[in-house]
Amino acid sequence: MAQDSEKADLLRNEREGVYWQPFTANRLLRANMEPRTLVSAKGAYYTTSEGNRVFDTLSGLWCTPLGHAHPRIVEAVRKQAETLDFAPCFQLTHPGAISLAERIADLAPQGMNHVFFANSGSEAVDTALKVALGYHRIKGAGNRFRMIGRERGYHGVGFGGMSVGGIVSNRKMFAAGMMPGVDHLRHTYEPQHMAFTRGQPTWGTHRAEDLVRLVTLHDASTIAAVIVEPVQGSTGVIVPPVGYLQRLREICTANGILLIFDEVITGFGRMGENFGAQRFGVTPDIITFAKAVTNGIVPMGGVIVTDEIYNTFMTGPENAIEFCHGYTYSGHPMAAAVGHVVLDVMREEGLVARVRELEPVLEDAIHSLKDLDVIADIRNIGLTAGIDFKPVEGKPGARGLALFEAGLRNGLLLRCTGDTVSFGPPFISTAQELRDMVSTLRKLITQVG
Ligand code: PXG
Ligand code: PLP
Repeated sequence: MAQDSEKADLLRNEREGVYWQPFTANRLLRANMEPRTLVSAKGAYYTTSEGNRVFDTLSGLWCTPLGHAHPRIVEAVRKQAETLDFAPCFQLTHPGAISLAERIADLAPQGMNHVFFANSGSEAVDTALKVALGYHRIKGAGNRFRMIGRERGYHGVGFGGMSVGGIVSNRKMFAAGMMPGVDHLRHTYEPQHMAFTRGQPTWGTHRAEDLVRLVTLHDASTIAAVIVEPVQGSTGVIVPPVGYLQRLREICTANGILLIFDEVITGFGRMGENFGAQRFGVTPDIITFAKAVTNGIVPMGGVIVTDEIYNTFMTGPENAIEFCHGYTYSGHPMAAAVGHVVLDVMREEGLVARVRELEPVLEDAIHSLKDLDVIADIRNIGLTAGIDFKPVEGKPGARGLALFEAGLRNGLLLRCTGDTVSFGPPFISTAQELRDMVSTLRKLITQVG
């Protein structure tokens, strides 16, 4: 007992709050430290400091689809640290980054053959927005400065990503720091038309016409790019209506506007294809990626662009830096080494095909909860799903929090934002694990009420 409280004190830390945690209610966390401390991970499970083994229902934060402590990745990290632990990629290069860029381009839609590395989704998004501005400027259209995002979109927390993002709580505190000229499409989520849809809703395609409205309002000649997540992940898995992304593509093409797909979550297999672009049959001009590319083990993000964009940048004097942008850790050798193993494992273990096999399993399991009164909606696509719970009257978020806390002690690490729970289980999950995840959730819901 004495030992237990010592351990808790240690965790709590004498100087409370020195570690100010991201996207966290820090005081609440410190009051509940022990159940929320993860001490180890293997495969599809974490272990908490209380010794509870919990199923990793969101693959970390959507980033560890191959599971934790994959022996091949552990070995690659060790080997790369011994061989080339860091290499500047400003005016220099190294083999791992070059070959990884080639492999990523090979996975991307046709005509998208150039990869720029960053270290997170937020950096990838800021990079993409700068590519869009630079592209138009080089083409003599520097007046195209506007960016169009979408309500409920999440594009990270940089000033650019925040500005095009559409999650109100992430924006209102920083309203004074928004990029100029940004506007937003309406989101496509209207539960009265699509609640409990399996896969893509048929309602909502017309919401793409919002882009026509914004083009008319601002004039196409002022708009640089439209950025959307093919599936809106962070806001709780909002699936695009049938034909919606195609229509955005048409409008962008007709008006010389670049289309950016933010594939930080949908990239690298989550949709049962390499990218959401392929799943939905729409080729953007720029794709952002991060997360799964390195299975979350070493941070990496990046941007894939079309030949047209790359070639446009390569038109100035050869000795001049054509894109004054980059991060100390762009193309980091450790990340590149891990990226290679991730792609090897995905191919050898057939994990993208496995996502396609698991999609109907997750779909059937998750929609089996439909009978529960407290559930307002269930959605799914690829190996993702979202559930909206009805809020407890006068206490929004209370039900989500109660489920999260109950999950930690009963075998499930749940990602709850407000009263919405998102799922993105590891690709290495078995069908049985997905069914068990849902039956445990049903028990938790009954328990929590
Ligand atoms: N774009 C998209 C589409 C994302 O989903 C980012 C950019 C930013 O990536 P970084 O690496 O800077 O965090 C994201 C990140 C959740 C959750 O619970 C989602 C994200 C991050 C953390 C939690 O849904 N998405
Ligand atoms: N701030 C300072 C003072 C720096 O010197 C640098 C990089 O050299 C940065 C920020 C940017 O850091 P990073 O390249 O890791 O994004």
